[in-house]
Amino acid sequence: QKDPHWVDGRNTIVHLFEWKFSDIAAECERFLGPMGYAGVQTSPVNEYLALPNNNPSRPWWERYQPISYQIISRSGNEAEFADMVRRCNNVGVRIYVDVVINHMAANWPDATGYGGNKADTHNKNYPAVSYGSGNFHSTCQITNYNDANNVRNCELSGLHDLDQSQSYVREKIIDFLNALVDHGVAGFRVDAAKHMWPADLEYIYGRVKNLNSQYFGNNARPFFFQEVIDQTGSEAVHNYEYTSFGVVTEFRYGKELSNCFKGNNAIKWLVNWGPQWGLLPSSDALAFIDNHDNQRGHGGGGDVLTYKTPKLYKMAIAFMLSWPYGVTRVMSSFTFSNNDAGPPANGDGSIKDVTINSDGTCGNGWECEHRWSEIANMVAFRNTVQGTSVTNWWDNDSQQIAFSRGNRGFIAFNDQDNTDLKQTLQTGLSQGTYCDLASGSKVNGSCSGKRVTVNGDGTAYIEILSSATEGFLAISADSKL
Ligand code: AAO
Repeated sequence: QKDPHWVDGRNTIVHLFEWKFSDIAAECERFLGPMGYAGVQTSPVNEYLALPNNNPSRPWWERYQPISYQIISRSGNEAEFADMVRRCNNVGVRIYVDVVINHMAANWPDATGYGGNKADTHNKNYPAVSYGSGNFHSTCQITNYNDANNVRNCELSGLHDLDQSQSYVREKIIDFLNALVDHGVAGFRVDAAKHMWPADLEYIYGRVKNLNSQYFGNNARPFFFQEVIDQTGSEAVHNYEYTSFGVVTEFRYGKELSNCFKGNNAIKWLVNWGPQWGLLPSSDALAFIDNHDNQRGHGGGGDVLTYKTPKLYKMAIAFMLSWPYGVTRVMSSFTFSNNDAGPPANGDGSIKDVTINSDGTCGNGWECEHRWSEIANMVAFRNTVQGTSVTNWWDNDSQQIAFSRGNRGFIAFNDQDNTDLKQTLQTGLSQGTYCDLASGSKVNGSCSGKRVTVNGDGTAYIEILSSATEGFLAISADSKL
């Protein structure tokens, strides 16, 4: 269940954090499909707590406190969800739903979900599923990450912890996942997988039905990528315990790459980026730089690159998208300064539309990193170089590197302060003039950025000034002019 079921030639999942279903559907048709993105991760779609008393007001994290498995959320209702899945699949973009199955909402007075269902959280009673107190582990808090029993049988931040060893609980979860499969999703991000027993998850995944044959043919198994934070390897729960039945979010990936591009570790060491750095095998890993937690200090975060430092962030993303490792995921954020702040909202609390400016960027408080031309162009680059390996590695023994992807693409990075990169390098590409995908784009056969001339022997003069807006340069067979 490690096949993301991408349409041929595509790559990369974008997390459209907190987007409305109607906006996701439109984005699939107007941007993601045409640009070659492979899929979208949604925020949780099932009914969750509408946080009482505006305390704080509509934080993003209320979505992680389920009240029922009905499809109703700030992003839309079931009909809107169905419409999104259909429209995205029709333009070759897969949908992956973030599913919260480890727990239900924590203790809140008069807990009410977006769909109007109530729960008696203090007595662990969620009638709209329905779950009663007997379906949960007994109450204790997670206090010791060196004890797997504590991590998996106690409550994460007071969130009532379901007992997935019970066949009743398993059935409720499987029914929920099956309903999403019926709508045509390709798979799931499993929230807090670390806090559930691998054997229970393996059982549940194994019983979810095959994907909707209308989009995926017969016998296609759902894709599962599981959130397991294992940044140090020193806790009791390890990410590799989950890799025999799904892919795992590789948190060391963004942490190490952020550290490198911030200048704390020379990028020349990336020559063997992958398992030799302690990362999971490529086929087991979901690769990403930042996620919705660690970009705002949750989930042990705080030191990863984000949209807030664009030059370095784009370099880290470009490296991720140019390197053959893992299922890649790009983050698409809303602008925030307060770590609790929910998505851009109207006066009545509804989520604001994602508006598109004339230059293709987003308005209304949406960052849309996935639309930044440097990032979108690198998704296209990854499609172009699919199946090739890294060749022609070059470095200056410090913070400047370059490499080819076979005879399909070439990329160079200058991460060195006050030092220009000015080198004649082997690109592996055929003779001709190419458009740099970092400083511009190829549009209707002409280039809005730097042009690179590749000589008959495959070499080219590569220049990235340390003062330049972009710290990388990328050319590919498809950016040839
Ligand atoms: C909210 C309030 C709470 C309140 C609760 C109940 O903030 O104050 O008690 O409601 O009313 C999100 C938010 C939470 C929010 C929750 C529910 O982040 O703040 O609680 O919704 O509304 C752990 C889990 C991981 C989890 C992460 C946040 O292992 O699964 O915490 N992420 C997912 C989602 C997330 C969501 C939930 C789970 C819950 O992505 O959005 O929560 O559905 C260590 C461990 C990690 C652990 C972190 C944080 O990390 O390894 O497993 O993550 O601690 O507790 C170094 C290490 C690093 C370590 C870190 C901190 O960096 O390298 O490994 O130090 O020690």
